[in-house]
Amino acid sequence: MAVAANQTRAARAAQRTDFRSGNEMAALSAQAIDFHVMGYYPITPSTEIAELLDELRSEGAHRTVMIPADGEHGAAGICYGAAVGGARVFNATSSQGLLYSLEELPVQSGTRFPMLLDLATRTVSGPLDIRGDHSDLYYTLDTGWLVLLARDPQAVYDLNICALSVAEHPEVRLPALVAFDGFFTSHQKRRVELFEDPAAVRAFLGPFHETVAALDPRHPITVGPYMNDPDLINNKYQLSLAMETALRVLPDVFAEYGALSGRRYELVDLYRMDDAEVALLLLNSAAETAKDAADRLREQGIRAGVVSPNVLRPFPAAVLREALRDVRGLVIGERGDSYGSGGGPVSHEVKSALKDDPENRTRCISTIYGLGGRDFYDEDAEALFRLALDAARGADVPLFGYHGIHAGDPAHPPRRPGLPPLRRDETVSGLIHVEERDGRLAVEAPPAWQLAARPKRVAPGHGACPGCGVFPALDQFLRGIEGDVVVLYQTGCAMVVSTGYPYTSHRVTYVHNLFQNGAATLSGLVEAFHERQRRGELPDDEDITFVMVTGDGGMDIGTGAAIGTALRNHRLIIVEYDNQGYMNTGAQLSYSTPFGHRTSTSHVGPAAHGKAFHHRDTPQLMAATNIPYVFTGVEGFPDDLLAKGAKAQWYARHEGTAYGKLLISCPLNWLTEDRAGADIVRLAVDSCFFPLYEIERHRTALTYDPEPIGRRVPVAEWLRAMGKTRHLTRPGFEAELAEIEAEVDRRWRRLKTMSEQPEL
Ligand SMILES: Cc1ncc(C[n+]2csc(CCOP(=O)(O)OP(=O)(O)O)c2C)c(N)n1
Ligand code: SF4
Ligand SMILES: [Mg+2]
Repeated sequence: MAVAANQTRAARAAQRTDFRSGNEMAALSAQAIDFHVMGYYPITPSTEIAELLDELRSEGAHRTVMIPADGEHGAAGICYGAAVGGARVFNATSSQGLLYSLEELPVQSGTRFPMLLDLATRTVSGPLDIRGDHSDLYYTLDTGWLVLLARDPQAVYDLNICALSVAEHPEVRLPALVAFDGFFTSHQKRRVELFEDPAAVRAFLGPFHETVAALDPRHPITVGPYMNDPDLINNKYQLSLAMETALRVLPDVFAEYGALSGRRYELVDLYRMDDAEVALLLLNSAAETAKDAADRLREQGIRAGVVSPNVLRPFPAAVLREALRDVRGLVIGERGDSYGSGGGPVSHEVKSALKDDPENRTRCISTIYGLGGRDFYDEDAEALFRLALDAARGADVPLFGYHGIHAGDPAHPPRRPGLPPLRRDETVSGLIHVEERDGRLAVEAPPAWQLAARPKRVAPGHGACPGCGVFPALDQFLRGIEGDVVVLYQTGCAMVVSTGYPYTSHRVTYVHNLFQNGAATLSGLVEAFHERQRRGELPDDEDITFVMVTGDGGMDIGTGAAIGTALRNHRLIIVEYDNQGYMNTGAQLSYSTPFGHRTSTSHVGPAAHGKAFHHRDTPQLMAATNIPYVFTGVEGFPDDLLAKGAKAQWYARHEGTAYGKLLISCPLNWLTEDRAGADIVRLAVDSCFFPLYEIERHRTALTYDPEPIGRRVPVAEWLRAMGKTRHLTRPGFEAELAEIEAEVDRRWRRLKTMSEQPEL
């Protein structure tokens, strides 16, 4: 809560100079604030914030309870729950993550529980692009959250502290979002100042005084009652009033923070605007580029200026009206479009602000630029200034347009380089035969090596790391499948490294969808296929096997869609490659990461010993949906995997959903030799951490048992083989090792009993 300057707040607090990125400054401000709870889910480019905070926590540098959620929807729910409990709460996200949590945002603001959310902005899918624009940010404008904009790493730190202060003000009580440009600000380092003593930050904020909380049984409250008219409109009116209050409180907080830090923020950053005839209005980092262009134009006698709001919600309309009063030509450049409306959302708001000044004669042009992280250079700023100048001089200029696009040349369509699509005859060996025997399937197939000459469905030349186990394992599995295949890849390494417009490694039809929804998408595609066949729109004898490829992380966030698909029992295969983490985003823990393993969000240090909970047993979860076929597999057992591919195809053709989990090696993040992958995965199998088995029509069968052949090895042998787990075999980690051994053994014994007892 902000308190009056003359109360507890000290004057200037001691600071030190450092060289930090926006993400680092976000983490360091959060460390100083010492939030009670952070609920989060990794997504580029904001992930580093949680990673850094987790590392700091492992060193004992703050107390925040870090909760890795099952997805951003879950993360937002965790944050809301903690806020309802009167906690100080933090979250950080980007792009799809924000969109996936979107429905929770109005819940939080509508019930008036403050918290802080950092948004490292990134373009919204699709197509998927990890770089920065403001298309995600724009979705937040109508959610009832305070929205502050941080143009550089210093501002990320400062505005995080200020935003929380305003959010917790007793007359505001709204959640706050601080947005900064993905990569441009999140990753680029700048010279910055930080408070020497985090206590200065906590003293500035003061303790959080919740007005209501769900944790006082003596004073029960009802949070979020069902509310119809006529009350709901009053609730929203109060929210609207809180925004008005925030507009009054913000300058006070900025002033107080200015006294503490020596850095004074305004609602709107105005650069050389006193006498400007032309101006650019830009959000965040691009405004800094435009300032250099404005300086150059001024040397040529052009009175150019730059306008850049630090606050978007509440919208500083009055300040903008005043600042633009004498400007003749204004280009409002936006990294996001409100498609079909003739401008980005900020353009419309600026124009409507100016409309309220009957004297205003500014000609406003709305220009979309920099989508998908496209750079914005000096010359781009200068081009926009020239446009503003034309407008100021009364030239006939388009009032809306895109800057930096290429029309393309229809005479030169993008080539599909690489290998041509597979022909049908290349996909059928005729050597694999599956038949039912005693209620189960028997597969007759040549040894996998004899099929090695058959062309792969994924062409070589993709961008997977050396030694990556994804494609060898997938290839062995797909070799068991004869005929035409349509694949759907969820977001993850396999997707990212095998496509990149205009290239594709897939020699069969490939579809991508976001990794929380792939199974649902494939359900729709399968049913469209069958229905169109029934209607005679597709040939009767067309036979396609539909395969969804997902990482283990995709089975966290996509659990709902996968279980829904399995419960409906669509005729398709879900194959999960498990590399024990969110690898393409930088090795964060997934729920399949085993207990004690080190990841970038489960650090090992004096105050933390790796991942704090055991790995999920996804095959058993999927088996509980009663689908006809569940299996596990690894690369080092190619015949086993090929046979399981053939069975999965048979079940997907005849009975419904098949699901399989493949343990694959990830040298990059397991910290192992590129060549050691198959051996390490074999140790996982021989230590019974990853048993090879199948559940066919509800009957469990081990397809490999290391015990009777004397191959079982201690779990420690497997753990010693990887850099990410070596600590578990060292002194000080005896308790963790014992717990892993016990859990591995418990699951193995249970499985073995199930394989011996068909009714289990
Ligand atoms: C809603 C949403 N949240 C987060 C992300 C960021 N993200 C993309 S892929 C991925 C991890 C995927 O992990 P996994 O499925 O295990 O595949 P891997 O990268 O390990 O191959 C994450 C966190 C996203 N794209 N969308
Ligand atoms: S990060 Fe790991 S899983 Fe991803 S491509 Fe590299 S080795 Fe493969
Ligand atoms: Mg993974």
